[in-house]
Amino acid sequence: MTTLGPLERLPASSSLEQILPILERDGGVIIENMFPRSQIEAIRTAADQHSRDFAPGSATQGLGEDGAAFVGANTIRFSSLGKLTPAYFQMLDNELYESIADAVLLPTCGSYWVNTAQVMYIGPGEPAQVLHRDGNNWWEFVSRTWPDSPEITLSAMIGLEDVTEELGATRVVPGSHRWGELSRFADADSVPAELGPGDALVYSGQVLHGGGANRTDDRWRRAMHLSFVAGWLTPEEANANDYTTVELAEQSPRVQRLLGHRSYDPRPHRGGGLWLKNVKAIEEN
Ligand SMILES: O=C(O)CCC(=O)C(=O)O
Ligand SMILES: [Fe+2]
Repeated sequence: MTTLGPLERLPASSSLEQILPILERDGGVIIENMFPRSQIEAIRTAADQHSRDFAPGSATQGLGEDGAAFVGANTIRFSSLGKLTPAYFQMLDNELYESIADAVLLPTCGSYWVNTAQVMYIGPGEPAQVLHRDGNNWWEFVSRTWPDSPEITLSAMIGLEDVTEELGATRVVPGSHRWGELSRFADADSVPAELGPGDALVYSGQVLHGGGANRTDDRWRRAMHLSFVAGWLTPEEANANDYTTVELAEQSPRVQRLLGHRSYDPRPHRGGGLWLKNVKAIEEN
């Protein structure tokens, strides 16, 4: 097996012309300081406090036995982050993440929405998560189109502190988004995506990755996940249910759309309008 090099790290001042070819080549790239410290601190403070309400192994998503193994017995996860702090809405409006997501996803959809936004605190002693592709949530589509599947989902793991390999940095198998066999994963060689607070590992829904083992005795790996999915696919979470129209009235049109409070307009592609009732209509998009 060849030894893989580390993932590339780019400053947040990088242009799309610098970022996209690396994302395309490796399936993931680390953008340093993508999110301002103030937003990260607000999320971490709220998440630290809220995490006390959750037992490890539970998650705010409805999950069966397989899901519980996927999440990990000593990992705390929860979502609905806009209920905890308005910093979440500011993160949704991050211009760099928006421009990357536009470039990656808009070729296959008129707009995309939040797939899930979760705090992911991996506990001491937690073994590594199984390597997987986030796009496999939409298995019926991916399995029929692989290896030529278009990008339908884009994810980011965001450091809420210094996330080292020892603490459980997300592991990535660079190049695996281009593998011919969709079910090959057991023999994969992975590299850790170490993050500072506000750094983001931005990765394709097609690349193999997974949470790293937390090899510390007493520290939690504090990171956050924020992913988008094409607007014609069902997200992991029913984000729209978290907020009323009134609660989102002051948010940007982008935030309203990302959280399911605007209809889906397929243009410039073909197809019908979707998600049409009781949210802002296509004409208002
Ligand atoms: O916790 C991590 O680092 C990654 C988690 C992940 O990839 C997932 O749950 O889909
Ligand atoms: Fe994942």
